[in-house]
Amino acid sequence: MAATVRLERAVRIGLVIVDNPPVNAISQSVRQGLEDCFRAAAQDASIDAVVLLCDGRTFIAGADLAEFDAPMAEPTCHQVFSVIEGMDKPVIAALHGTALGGGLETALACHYRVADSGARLGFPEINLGIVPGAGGTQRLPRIVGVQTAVQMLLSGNPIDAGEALSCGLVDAVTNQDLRRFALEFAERILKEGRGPRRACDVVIRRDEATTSLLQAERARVATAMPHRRVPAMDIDAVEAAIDLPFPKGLERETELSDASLETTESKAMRRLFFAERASSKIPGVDPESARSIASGGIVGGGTMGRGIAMAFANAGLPVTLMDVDSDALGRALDLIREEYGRRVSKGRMTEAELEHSMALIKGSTDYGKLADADVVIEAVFENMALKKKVIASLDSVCKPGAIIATNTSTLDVAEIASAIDRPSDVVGLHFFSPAQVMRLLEIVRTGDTANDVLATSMQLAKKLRKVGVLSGNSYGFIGNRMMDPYGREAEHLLLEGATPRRIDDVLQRFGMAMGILAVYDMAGVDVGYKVRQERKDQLPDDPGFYRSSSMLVERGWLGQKTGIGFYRYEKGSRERHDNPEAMEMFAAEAARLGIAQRQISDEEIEQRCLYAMINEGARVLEEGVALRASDIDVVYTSGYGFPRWRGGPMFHADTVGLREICARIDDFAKKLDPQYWQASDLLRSLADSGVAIADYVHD
Ligand code: 3H9
Repeated sequence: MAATVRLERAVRIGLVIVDNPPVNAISQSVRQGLEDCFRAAAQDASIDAVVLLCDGRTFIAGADLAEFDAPMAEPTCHQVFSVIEGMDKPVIAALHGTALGGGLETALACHYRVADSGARLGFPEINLGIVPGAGGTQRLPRIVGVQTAVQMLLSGNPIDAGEALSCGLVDAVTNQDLRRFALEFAERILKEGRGPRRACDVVIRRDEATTSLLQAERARVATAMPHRRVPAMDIDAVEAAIDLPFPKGLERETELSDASLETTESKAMRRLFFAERASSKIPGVDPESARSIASGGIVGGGTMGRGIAMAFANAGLPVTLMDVDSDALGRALDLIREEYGRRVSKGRMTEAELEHSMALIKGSTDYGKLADADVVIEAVFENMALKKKVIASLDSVCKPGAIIATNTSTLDVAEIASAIDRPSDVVGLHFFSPAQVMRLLEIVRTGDTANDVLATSMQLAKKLRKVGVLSGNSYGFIGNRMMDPYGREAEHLLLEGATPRRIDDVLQRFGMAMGILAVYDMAGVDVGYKVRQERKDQLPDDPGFYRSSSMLVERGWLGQKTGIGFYRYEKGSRERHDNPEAMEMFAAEAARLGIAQRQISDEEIEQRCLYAMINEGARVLEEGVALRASDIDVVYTSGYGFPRWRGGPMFHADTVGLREICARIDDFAKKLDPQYWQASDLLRSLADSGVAIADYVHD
């Protein structure tokens, strides 16, 4: 195996170069290589200073996450960093790309840091449920101060080179050749007679301001992230940097870091890191076969069409937004400009960027203008006849090899594809609203969809900075199909006497971004109603099925857009107020249907909603609609507000225990409507054999 670290020599300066593609993770071989090269440089009388830099697209992007399930093999980061920091020749780290986590910790163990102007530096560990364990919590506050350190550790957001220079994290920034710049910097250090400058020698004094800052941060994370343990552990580690001598602080950090790795949140989030990368890999589909995508076309200037057009423009891809109605098209372009304008006023975008994005979006009422697009996505109203008509029109204008996609969320993609003569070019691209923001893209394959169309769709997802997940062509695909039983239970609970607020509070306390009934109000209660009307003949024999939504729609109470739905809203506000009239209506309907109202525990609300969702997830897997349990978890954490720190519904199922879930399902079958409460064969067989569902892959 080629060495992952090498030592080169320039005049008076040793260059320690890491070469461990793809992201130079500090795996065991890198740690060993660094230790060997630094020891060699220390011994070499011709070397007076050392520059540490990396080949490839980035400086060390972190510890090797694949190594985290076992104790760190020697040499550990601490052993290597004490060699680097202990060097009596100045050591300069030269940073480019992303210096993250263990990568930034490596740089902090060096005596000086210089950076390419495009470099980004940060501690993303909080998003992986890890307390940095290679000295980061001890050295960072010694270099940038407690406030900035806490902010970096708790937000997980990387900072750019300019900010790093302002806070003293780096000593110099260049937009020229980094290697030459770092060598010149090293020569200057030698000329000026500046020796090693070690972070471990800095002493932080505790003062009142620091104490109150840390108290405030503890209170903030306790409120903002009540279920999570790692944020408070990060603060504990920073306190150790203040209160303990450096070696003792390192010991405390190690204890906290090791403990963090054992938390469920850490296991959940580390698995999601790999799950999000695995979801783009489709067995039998060669990523290299992807067709090129340089431009797009969207049909329909509604909410989805506008959002998808913005997602293209945000990724720098030119896009034609087409709507046959010129007024609707004009309104759509105005609304896009307004949306960008809001970003400008919030300082998230400049006027020039706004104009650049708008220039990438061309409006047209003419199908002919889509002739050159590499991918065209129909985003018209959710109606089969209309979608088929649009797709047939695209067949006559799109160039050969263009991908023709439908953004349907519930309709049969194969039937839509049957409207044209090239069904192998048709794929479902299910964006989530708002499409310019939401990360998830469900990629729906029919029996005819060509493999290179799937490869291209996955690549398009990446270009649009989204996470693509393959789904089979079954009703609701992965996400909406699992939402159905989840919402069904919430609506039954309403008839049984739970209030919308109670149900939503329980789900939010569990960690969902929003309760399901608040989601319905936001999306429009009529959206699901219309879908159910289209599928009337396939609905279960149950007069209570989504009855509360239906009653609201029948009264014209459609949620936020009408100011009333499951909740009431003041004009112009999204704040939810109780809607007692709706509750009376549900109670009367329950009486009419013979459903007894009763006291319902929080536990029952949580279990019924979530176990119904999990059971449907197991069916989705069993049928091969999702390829992997981890794909389902990616769908739910990136598109449906499921808490990442719980890892997604399938990971959560293992956390609870499959046996326990099956037992509760059996219990509900006895007490509630048995047509809904049958554990899927897969769930039951995995429960019986004691095998986790989170690792399940459909063969
Ligand atoms: C840490 O450092 C803890 C410390 O305190 C030490 C404690 C003792 N490990 O994302 P991409 C793989 S925690 C292993 O598609 P991009 C990734 O799986 C870590 N593998 O590229 C993928 O493999 P494949 C703190 C990793 O250009 C390939 O590299 N650091 C790691 O879109 C390409 O990745 C982080 O959290 C890793 N650390 O984005 C940074 N990183 O091709 C995590 C990547 O087989 N990484 N891979 O699917 C990232 O954020 C992005 O990968 C990065 C590049 C921004 C670097």
